[in-house]
Amino acid sequence: MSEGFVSRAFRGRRRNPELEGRLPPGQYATPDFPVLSAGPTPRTPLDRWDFSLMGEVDGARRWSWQEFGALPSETVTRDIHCVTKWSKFDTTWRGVSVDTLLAGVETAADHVVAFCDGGYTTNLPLEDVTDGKAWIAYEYEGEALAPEHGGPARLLVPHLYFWKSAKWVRGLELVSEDRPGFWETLGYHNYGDPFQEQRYQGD
Ligand SMILES: Nc1nc2c(c(=O)[nH]1)N[C@H]1C(S)=C(S)[C@@H](COP(=O)(O)O)O[C@H]1N2
Ligand SMILES: [Mo]
Repeated sequence: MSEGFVSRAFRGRRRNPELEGRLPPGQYATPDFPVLSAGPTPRTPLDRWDFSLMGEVDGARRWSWQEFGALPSETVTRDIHCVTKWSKFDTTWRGVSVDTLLAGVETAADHVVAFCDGGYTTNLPLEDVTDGKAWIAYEYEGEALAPEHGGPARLLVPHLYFWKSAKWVRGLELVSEDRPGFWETLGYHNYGDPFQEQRYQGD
């Protein structure tokens, strides 16, 4: 066996994300970007789009599309993991950090419920959408986020199963009592950590 073969094989293995611990249990990596929607794709015109913080906040906050676009944005590259077992590595998004939206907000809430055009909801602990863990993303791979993938804007919470990344998101309700969302009510795990394989209630 030539040295060239060995070092090529070694390099190949080191680049294998599965061996780097990036692939959660039960998942496979794919270059595809499947579309998973529980209903039709809503198409809200941008002049009627806004993003709101509601619930237990010291005065509700609302941004028009134009105001939202003027907020500081971040570009992030993250792995995403769908409960239907596909994972996609190194997806790049641009959007507004939830930290930016919550800056200066006083709240006693410790959970949020994301709400969306079309009626989809999903619940998350407040601490899972703060400290650099979640964004309202409006670009994917340098392009405006496609409607089927949640455009004009979606929640991006890459460290949890992708059903928590609510498409067509229109706001966050801050709540002090956790309230299960769409899939969580239908038997999916309340938290959804892919590395703990928290797919369904009881996992
Ligand atoms: N509003 C809304 N958001 C949603 C969904 C949905 O049906 N409606 N599906 C969720 C699920 S189960 C997954 S896996 C991802 C899929 O996102 P994608 O279609 O961009 O791959 O969106 C999540 N966000
Ligand atoms: Mo999903």
